[in-house]
Amino acid sequence: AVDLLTFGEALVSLRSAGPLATGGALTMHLAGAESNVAIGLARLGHRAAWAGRVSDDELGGYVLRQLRAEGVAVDHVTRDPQRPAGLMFLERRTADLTRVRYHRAGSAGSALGVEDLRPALAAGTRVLHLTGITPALSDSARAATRWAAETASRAGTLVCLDVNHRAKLWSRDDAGAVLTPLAGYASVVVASADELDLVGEPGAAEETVVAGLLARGVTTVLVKLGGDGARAYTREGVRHAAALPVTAVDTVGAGDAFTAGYLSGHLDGLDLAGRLRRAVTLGAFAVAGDGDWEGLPRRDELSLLDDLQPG
Ligand code: KDG
Repeated sequence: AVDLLTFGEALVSLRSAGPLATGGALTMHLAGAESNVAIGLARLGHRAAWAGRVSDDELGGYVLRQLRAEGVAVDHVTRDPQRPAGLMFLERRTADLTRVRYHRAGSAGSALGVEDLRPALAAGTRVLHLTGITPALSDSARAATRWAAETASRAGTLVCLDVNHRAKLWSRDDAGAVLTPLAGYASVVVASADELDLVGEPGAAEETVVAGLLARGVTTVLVKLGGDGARAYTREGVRHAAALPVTAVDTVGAGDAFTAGYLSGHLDGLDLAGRLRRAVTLGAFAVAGDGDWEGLPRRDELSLLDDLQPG
C-alpha cells in the first residue's frame, strides 16, 4: 500500500522564455497537476504513486524516467502503443501570466479507463487524490475518475478532489455538471475562489457552496487565494492561512504544491493549522522557483522558510 495514489494525464511541457510566436529555445519538462502532487509528497518522504497511460515511445519514457527519478511509484502505469504523448506548450509573458496551448486530444493519457486504475486502487492507499482535469479528457477518463472516487470513498479512503478547472478543456457548465456530483465522494475539496461554484450552484457565494459541501459529507474545503493564502472551512468554522512572502518567479504549479503540502500534513497527523502551514510553505517553494515542481522541498528543507512570517 502507498500513502497517496493519484492518477490522470502527465504531459510533456515545452516551455519558451518569451512569446512562442517569436520562436527560440524550448525546454522540456514534466507537467500534470496530479504528477506534481505525487512528486510533492515523494520529496517529503511519503510513498506516492501515480497511475495513468503514457505513450510507448521516447516521450512516454521521459515521463516515466522523471517520475521514477523523483521517487514516485509507477507500477500501475500502462504504456499505450497506439496513441501519442500529450503535449503542452507554455509561454511565459510575466511571472504570473503564462499561456498554455495543449496538444493532447486523442493522447495516450486521455484514453485512461477504469481498467487502468483497478490494480492501483486494489493495491491500497491512505489517500486518493484526483483532479477536475482528468474527467475533462474523455468519456472513459470521466468514468474512471468517478469509479475511483466512489470505490475509494466506499472503502473509507480519504478522497481529495482538487477542482483545477481548465477552461481550454471544457466549459464551466460542463465542468460543474460533472464535478458537483464528484465532490460528494470527497472528504477534502480544494478550489480557487473563482472555481468553487463548479462544485455547487453556478454563481453561488462561497459560504453557500461551502455549506452545501459540508452538508454532503465533505470535512474540509480549502479555498485558494493565490498571494493572499487560503481559507479552510470545516464544521468548526473558517480559518485563514496567509501566504509566505517570497518573490514570485513562476506561479504555475503553486496550487498543486499547496494541495501536496496539505495532504502531507494530513499523512503526518498534523492539526489543521499545521496542515495549512505546510500547504502555504510548499506553495511558497513552488512560486519561488521555475517549473511546476522542480523547486519543491525535501523534508530537511521544509524549515528553510520557518523564519518567514505569513504576510
Ligand atoms: O497545475 C499545473 C498544470 O496546469 C500543469 O502541470 C498542466 O495538468 C496540467 C494541465 O492539464 O493543465
